[in-house]
Amino acid sequence: MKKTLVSLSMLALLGAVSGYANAEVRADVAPTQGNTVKGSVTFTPEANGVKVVANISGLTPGAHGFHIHERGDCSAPDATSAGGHFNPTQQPHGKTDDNAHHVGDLPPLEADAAGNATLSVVVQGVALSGDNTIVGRGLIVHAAPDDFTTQPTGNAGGRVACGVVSDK
Ligand SMILES: [Cu+2]
Ligand SMILES: [Zn+2]
Repeated sequence: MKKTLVSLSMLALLGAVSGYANAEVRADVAPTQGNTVKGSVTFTPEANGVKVVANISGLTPGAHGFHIHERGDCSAPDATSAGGHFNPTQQPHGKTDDNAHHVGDLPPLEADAAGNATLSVVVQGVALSGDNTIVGRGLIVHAAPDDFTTQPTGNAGGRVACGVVSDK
């Protein structure tokens, strides 16, 4: 644990030295009603984008839509309180690496046969501070795959886990 704290301080220091306003931010996601999906997600600034690392359990095997939603409000039993996909640039829903997509559109989670998913990917356009920050927004794991085509949701089904992105 001590080692982790030291590493985090080093990251913060590196971020400050290289001009990034923020170090890592994170979200712990918890199951919505009737589900068992939970885990943690970190967002860390890097030179070429923001690195997203997710460790999620309790999923059905296969792909699951994974997005930042506009409100950090998981109070509804089905997490609809988190609103739609975070979309400060008024784009259509789409793949993270395409030009047109919501800022909140993340690559899918891929769960193994045991229901565990890990993701480690660098994405563009996600701000960890400033007007369009993801801090305070919702993070949602969906029951179904994101088709990256259906507007504006990707037809990813229900919300099986929800969390709030925090810089604390
Ligand atoms: Cu979503
Ligand atoms: Zn979207």
